Amino acid sequence: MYESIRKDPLLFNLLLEEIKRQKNTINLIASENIVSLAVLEAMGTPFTNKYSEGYPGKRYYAGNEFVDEVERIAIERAKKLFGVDHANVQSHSGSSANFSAYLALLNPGDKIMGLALDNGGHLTHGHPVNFSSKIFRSSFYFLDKESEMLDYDEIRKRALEEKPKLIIAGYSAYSREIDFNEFREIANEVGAYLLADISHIAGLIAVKLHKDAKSADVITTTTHKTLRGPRGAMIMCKEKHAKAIDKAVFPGTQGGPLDNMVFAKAVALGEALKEEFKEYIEQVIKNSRALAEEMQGLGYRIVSGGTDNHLFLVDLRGKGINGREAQEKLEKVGIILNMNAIPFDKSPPFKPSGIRIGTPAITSRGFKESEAKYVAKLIDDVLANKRKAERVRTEVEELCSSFPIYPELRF
Ligand code: DSN
Repeated sequence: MYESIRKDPLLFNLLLEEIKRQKNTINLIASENIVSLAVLEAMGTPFTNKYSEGYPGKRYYAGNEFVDEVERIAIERAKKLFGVDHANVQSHSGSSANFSAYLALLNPGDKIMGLALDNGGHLTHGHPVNFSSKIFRSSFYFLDKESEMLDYDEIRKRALEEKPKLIIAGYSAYSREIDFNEFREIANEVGAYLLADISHIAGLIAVKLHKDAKSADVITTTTHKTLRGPRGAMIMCKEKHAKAIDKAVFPGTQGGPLDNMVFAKAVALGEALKEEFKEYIEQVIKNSRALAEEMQGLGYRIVSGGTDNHLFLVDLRGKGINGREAQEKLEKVGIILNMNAIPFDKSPPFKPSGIRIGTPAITSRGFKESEAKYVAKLIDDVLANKRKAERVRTEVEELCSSFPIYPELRF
């Protein structure tokens, strides 16, 4: 694999360096994962050579008989996995999936309501710098300050005050279970559509280890987080929105789909339908809990007191280090994560008070609870200056070499 890239040594070298980096570091970025070799190979197939604007059976180009079949399989697998009426598998990214969903349901100037970014929401849920507030009017709901969890009564109050046309549920940095049926009731009360952005928790929902989001009008998700597929996204919806969603994706917001990525999505969805995927997600959650509990035992405050899913936030206030410094210090020893605002953070986003820790990628490489706890100890060693960085770096590399990624490949 990759031998042909040797002809461009500059880039080949960067590829080797990146592979080495991934092999020798512990990846705790909650939105990343390590795809199977099958998904990795699927992304680099000749399907990348094809143009296929349109949908199966209705394309603007000839030569799509096999692309049609692949896209139909991806759609059927998505429908089966999530128990939905309709799936569009062409979205290039989570942001463009949300853009298409808004376009399908709203008119420019309509009001949307999502969780504020610094409470765990996403840029596309109405943040002032994003298209979602430039084209639409945005309003926000917030977590409960005490529990740092969703408070459905408060969300209802906010929705009654703001009267949005669309409510968004689903987050980038929220460690607790979301009750989409509560959101459905609130949306019904105010006459709003409900959009569930399940990008982070799609894998958990797929195997029924998180409440489903079927009551939403539209569900958007990326395919590369807990779902462990290629980078990209999908939109799922009730039958009554199917036409509007498809039109909003193509020709509304995108041209030709990336057929190689649709092929890889189909492969990943096939994997997610297997029993082993449920075991994988169970372990992701167990690892997340084990890591969070160990951090708590080491004296760190976990936002909301714990986790129900694949991630959690660590509040570093009072630890003499901010999120950025922690991220950089940990990167030096090969522990890769991201700085993150904690709810109602008073510090700026480039120097937030927390870090976000996620377990999808370490679980994919085979870590179990004991390794997760060991990782918590290594993090504490670094953040609390308990041991020399070089020593921790060596232990990180030793741990990584016991859990190789893509052992089938010789690099
Ligand atoms: N902001 C990304 C994350 O959760 O890391 C998702 O778009």
